[in-house]
Amino acid sequence: GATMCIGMGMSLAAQAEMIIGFSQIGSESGWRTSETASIKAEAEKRGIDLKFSDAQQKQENQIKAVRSFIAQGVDGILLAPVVETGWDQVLKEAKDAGIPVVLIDRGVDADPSLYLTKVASDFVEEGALAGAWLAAKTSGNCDVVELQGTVGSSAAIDRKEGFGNVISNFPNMKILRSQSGDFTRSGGKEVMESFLKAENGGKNICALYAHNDDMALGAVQAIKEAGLEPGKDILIVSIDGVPDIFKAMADGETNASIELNPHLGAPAFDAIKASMDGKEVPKWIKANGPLYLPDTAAEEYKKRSGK
Ligand code: GZL
Repeated sequence: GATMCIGMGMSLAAQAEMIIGFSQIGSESGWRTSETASIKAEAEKRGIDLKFSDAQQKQENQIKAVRSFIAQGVDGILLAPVVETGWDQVLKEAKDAGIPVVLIDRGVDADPSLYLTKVASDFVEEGALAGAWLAAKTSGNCDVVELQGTVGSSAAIDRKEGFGNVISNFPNMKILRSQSGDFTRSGGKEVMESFLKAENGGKNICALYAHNDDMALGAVQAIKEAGLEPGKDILIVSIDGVPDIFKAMADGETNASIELNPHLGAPAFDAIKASMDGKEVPKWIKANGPLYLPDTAAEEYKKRSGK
């Protein structure tokens, strides 16, 4: 009868109309743009109405976006927090509105009760893996320059910590210089140029540790322009596993990359659904990626780029 029909209509409509707000940092790196594309595709696949906001790397734009999602009464919020601090107030407002917040790809320095879960890799582990690979590659004899990610971001803070923890075990390994290139190719190129100038044209530098592939790819340009061979005169290890880093490895220009999964939509949407169904959700959903080397880079590039 009518009631049944209306009931059915509502539940179907309610399912289709799951509205999620997504406050994205920006498009600073190839990894970030593939993350955005993947999350949008997953929302489409699930019939989720995704409200997308690009903050152009500004925290105040993210906070504004979260407030507007709360005002719209969305069912859940995805937040990729550009930096770790400054989120308590707006997270409290979302919690008071009964709207679950899922942190994706970075963490915050806030009371965990203020968000549903974090879907992100363990960046300390990534940094440690990069350090371990370099120590093994150079038998613990290597002076390193470091391109840090965005200042104050959990990815940069933790990747620095993990790498530093490992190389502090090797008396003949040290970090000569460390500076942020803000996760961008141009930032990586500019800062690497200054490192090369400051370090005897690069002759003092054994290796570069870049917190993401995009900065490493920018540094490759700077190293070439300084007349040195990237991947040989200066070893390069970075993180993300974007298609272009596999091309660079296949061309012998970089030496190792740790893959970071950009497909975070599914676990994030599942967590919100579980929360709506009153199910328990772990505070941290993580899956670190493997380290790739030049020997498989050509086939990995083909797989990822279709070229
Ligand atoms: C890490 C993510 C980082 C990537 C960079 O999860 O936040 O930000 O490693 C991106 O490429 O800019």
